[in-house]
Amino acid sequence: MGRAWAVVVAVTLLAGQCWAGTIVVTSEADSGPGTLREAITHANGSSGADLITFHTDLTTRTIIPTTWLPPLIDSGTTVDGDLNDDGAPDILISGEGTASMNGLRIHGHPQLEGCTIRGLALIDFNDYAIKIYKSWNNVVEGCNFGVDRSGTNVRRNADADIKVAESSDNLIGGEGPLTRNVFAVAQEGILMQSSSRIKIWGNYFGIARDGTALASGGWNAVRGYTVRDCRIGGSRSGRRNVFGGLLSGISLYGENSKRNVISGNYFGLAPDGNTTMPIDGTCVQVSSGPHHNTIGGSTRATRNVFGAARVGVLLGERAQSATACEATISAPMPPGQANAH
Ligand SMILES: [Ca+2]
Ligand SMILES: [Ca+2]
Repeated sequence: MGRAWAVVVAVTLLAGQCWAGTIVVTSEADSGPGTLREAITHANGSSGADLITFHTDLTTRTIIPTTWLPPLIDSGTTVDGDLNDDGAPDILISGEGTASMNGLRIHGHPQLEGCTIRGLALIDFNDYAIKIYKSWNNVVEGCNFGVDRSGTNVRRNADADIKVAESSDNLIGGEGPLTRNVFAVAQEGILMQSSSRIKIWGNYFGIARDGTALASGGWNAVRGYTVRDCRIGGSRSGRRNVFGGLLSGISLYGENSKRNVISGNYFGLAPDGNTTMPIDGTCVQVSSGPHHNTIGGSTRATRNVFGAARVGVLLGERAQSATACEATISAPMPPGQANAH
């Protein structure tokens, strides 16, 4: 084929998934044969669900794009950088090559669906590390955002780690450690706009994959404007998100932000549920118009746990009347601080 990357045209079966083709990235260069750029271009141009994976030589190198990578525009494309299937990224992509650039994009049109980004460490992007736009039924799992492959060395992206806009039914994380994303948290960890049925499950924000604290300084872990029917956490323990060492946890805004459920999460705590990792500001803020959202629940499994934080839940202007709020406070509070409810 005259290409350094191998294209397996025959149908490949991997972990129960049926791929039209498997493309192996073999070069960390920006462009040319064997690069991620060529792999994406090929997956976009060939019909069917393609798998883009990486040669093991790249587990010690860094891919540094110097111009925007092409977006994923063909349904069913998977980019998989977790080469040993342990749930942690083995491939590092840095945005240090240019001043303003997104990392990977799932991008384009309402018919685009079913893409997966897995096992990548995405650092040093000045714009979004991943952007999902006008697309549905996609998955982002097993990635590090603003943290390199070591899992502890913080090199933040500057804007949102993930932006989801005008999209629905996307899953960020999953159930348990094999699908967990780790966010150092940039301006936002996850920024959602005009989107619905987004599931944010099982992620760590401000916390390393091993449960220890990352460098402090992250801003807003999750921020949503005009979002509907989203699920942040859940009653199963594997869906618990953990927020620690940040300025703020979750914020929801907008008149049409409704029917979202924030449940079963830890705030201001390590994953052990006991060690404090303070939230400097507010854990959950709902303001400027959202209605019929639920924070917590009536069962122990659905309650959020608030540890060290300046404010637990803040229901702001026009958000009080229709927002159910149940929570439990079980961890020690620093002297002089208190949750707001
Ligand atoms: Ca394809
Ligand atoms: Ca791995």
